[in-house]
This record gives sequence, C-alpha cells and structure tokens, in this order.
Amino acid sequence: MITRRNLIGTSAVLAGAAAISGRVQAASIPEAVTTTSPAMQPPLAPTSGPAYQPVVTLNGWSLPWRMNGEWKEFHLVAEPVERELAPGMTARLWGYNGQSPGPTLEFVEGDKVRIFVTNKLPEHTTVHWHGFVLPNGMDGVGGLTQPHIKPGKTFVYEFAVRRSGTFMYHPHADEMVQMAMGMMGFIVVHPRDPQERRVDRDFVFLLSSFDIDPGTSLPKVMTMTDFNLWTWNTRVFPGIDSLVVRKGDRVRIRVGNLTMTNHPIHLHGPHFEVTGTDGGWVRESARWPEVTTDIPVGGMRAIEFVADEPGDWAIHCHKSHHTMNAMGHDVKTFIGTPQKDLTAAVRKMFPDYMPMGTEGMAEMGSMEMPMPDNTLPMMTGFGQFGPLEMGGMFSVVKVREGLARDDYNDPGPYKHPPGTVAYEFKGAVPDATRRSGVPANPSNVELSVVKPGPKSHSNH
Ligand SMILES: [Cu+2]
Repeated sequence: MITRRNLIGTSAVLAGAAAISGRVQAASIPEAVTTTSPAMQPPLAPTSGPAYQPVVTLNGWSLPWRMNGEWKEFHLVAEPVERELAPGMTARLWGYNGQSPGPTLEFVEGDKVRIFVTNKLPEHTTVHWHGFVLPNGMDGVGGLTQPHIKPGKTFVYEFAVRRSGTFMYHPHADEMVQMAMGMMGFIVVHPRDPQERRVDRDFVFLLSSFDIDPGTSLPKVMTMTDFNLWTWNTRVFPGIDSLVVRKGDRVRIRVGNLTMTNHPIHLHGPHFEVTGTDGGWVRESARWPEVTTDIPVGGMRAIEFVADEPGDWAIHCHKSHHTMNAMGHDVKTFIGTPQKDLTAAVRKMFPDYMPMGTEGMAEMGSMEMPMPDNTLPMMTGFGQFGPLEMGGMFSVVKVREGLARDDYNDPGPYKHPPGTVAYEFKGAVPDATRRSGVPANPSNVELSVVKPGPKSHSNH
C-alpha cells in the first residue's frame, strides 16, 4: 500500500512550481511517496512525460514523480526502515522511502531528471547514480564531488539522461556501513521510442547480502564475505515473488549486484541471451545463448528469452550456499559418521543437542526444530511435491498459458500434463556388477613405463 507523506512546505509549493531555471526554490519539494509493504506493486504506467513500458520490481514498486516544466522530479528519503525478509523474520535496516531496496526509478532517454534526497539517517549520506554519465558534480561521491548530505538536510541532483539501459543507485558515503544496512535501489532508463527493445514483461531485482544472527534483526556491518542471508530485493526464498509470465511472452529480467561476491544466476528451462550489461545494450550480432550468467560485483545484466515452455522453472544463484538462509559456516561435516555415541556424550552437557548431517542435510528441509524468534530455517519453502530445501536467492519463473497481459498474480503450482513427471521405477533392480576386465584394486595394475629419451624410440 502506497501512502503519501507530507513534508513540511510541500503543499504550499505545488501550485507555483512552474518556472524552473536549473536551481530550485527551497520550498519546491515534491511529495515523498513511501510504502512499507513487501507485496509487489503493479507496474507504474506513466501518466506524464514520454510513454514507456514500465518494469516490475520483485517485492517492490516504482517511485511516482511529477513533471515540473521540462524536469521530471522525484523525492528520495534516506531513512531507517524495517523490511520483512520472509514471513517470520524482519530486519532493521536503512533504506529509502520506507523500504530496502528503495523504490525503482524509471527514466526515459532524454529526460531531464531532478531528484531531491532528504537525509533522515543518523549520519551523513550521498547518492551515487551507478552507471550514469552525468556532470561530475552530480556523481554523488561524498567529499570528492560534493559535500556530504548531513542528517536533516535535503540535496538536489539534476542531470539529463543520455542513454537507455539498466542502472542502480546507492550511497557513496560510509558505503561499507550504508550498503551493509540495505541502502540501494534500481534505475531503469527506457528507450525514447517505446517500440524499441520492447518486451512483454520486464522484471528487475537487486542482489544484496546481510549478516544477521538468528534471533536478532540488525545486520553486522563489519562482515566482509561470510554473510548468512543472500537476498533479492532484500527478500529471501520463500519470500521472493514468482516471476509470472504468459506463454509466448518475450521476457526481460534485469539484475544488479551490490554484494561483495559474484552471483551466477541460473535459469532452468528457457535459454536466454544476455542483452544488456553495465555499459549498455549488447548488439544483436554479439549476443550468445546461456543458461547461467555471472553477475559481477557492482555489475548489471539484462537477460531476455521467449517463454515458450510452460512450467515452474527454478531461477537461482548457482552458489549453493546462496540458496540457504541463516546457517553456521563453521559446522563440521559428519556425512557417513555415526553420531550415536557422540550424541549421548554431548547431551550430558547440552540436553537439546541434535546430531545433524550424518546422511547429508536434506533432513533440514522439513524438520521442525525450535528456533529463536525472528529467524528463518536454513532450508525452507514447499512445492507441490514436498520441501524445496532452498532459501536465499531462489525463485520460480512460472510460465502459463492464457494469462491476461497485466496479470502478475501467482497462478499456483504448475499442473503437469499426464505422463510428464519423473516417476518411480517399480521393476526389479539388479545388483551393480563391475564390467569384466576392469581391475578393482589399483595395486593389481601393472604399469609399463616408457621413459622419454632417444632410447625409448627403439621400441616403436
Ligand atoms: Cu550467489
């Protein structure tokens, strides 16, 4: 639910804000629209300025703007926020306009944009427009290109948008802390001609990571690589929206990476082409098909495919620890180790001790174990056939026939045509036998070594 927050001075201005000369009147600030719901908002169709095909932000929304003369004006508020990572866990973060990530900004090639940034954080901040070519003084690097935005202050960024593509915004002030706290957002620049690079559905999400101890809600900002929550738009599976598409749709998915490691994003089913990178659109002749595309740190990728195969197709990071929720990384590996004796010994000291991992970790996917409040199971989420044993960076592309053009509602699990689901073999299974002639014991193998050198050729 989007609500409007009235800032001091707002109402007085709206009437008289026509004359613009690059410098704005102090009182002329557009409303800061805010929301706290993690529900995906429908795409925000433009009602002023040039037309474009809006994007869909997973578990997010796009920020409304106002036209003020030839300027498109937005208002971002940097502030502490609460974000539900998935039902059962809420994190205390910093973000923009009620949320982390902040709202998606949608511009059009050639737009002149003016972005008001109000700082309601306890420390100074700035905003860097990641990927944009703009006047150096608008680049948002605190200390280098501008004074920091002190708490309580509002700064104005103004620049012309030169090219279409996929971009991000984030602070460039104490960014180690501010990005670890969730400050980031997506920017999409649409082509001036709405028919150019047109797709039917255009999804965006940001990769971020947090280190939050089970039972707590504040990220540990000093963590550098050993994060325990790997998120898309600051949500973890099963809290991440499905990407619902209509069979036959041309689909674009844009991903930006603001974590401290790369993420190989893998899509089951449809093959895709990388059509955009940080630097712009990929020429058609230079595209190649992939099923996994690596999103580098600080990088952005746009992938596109035609949804011609109905089904529930997994899309996830292929680093398997990144499809887990909060987990201890210093746990010993016990596969194949009987823990019976050990368990008895440990339980004398810790009555609640539970042995794990003797037969792998799959048991974690369905077990109910006592957990502190405000945390999530390491592996979670259920499908129509059982536990998915996933968390973190995982979602599902749901390709369905006969959806309406703007229908993004979850259609539920895929109904497989009869005879198209993997099934149990009920016949007799013979014991495995070794092929004759293959020695079972390496020590029985006789090696005949031919030494290199002039003499070794005598045998040829
Ligand atoms: Cu990953």
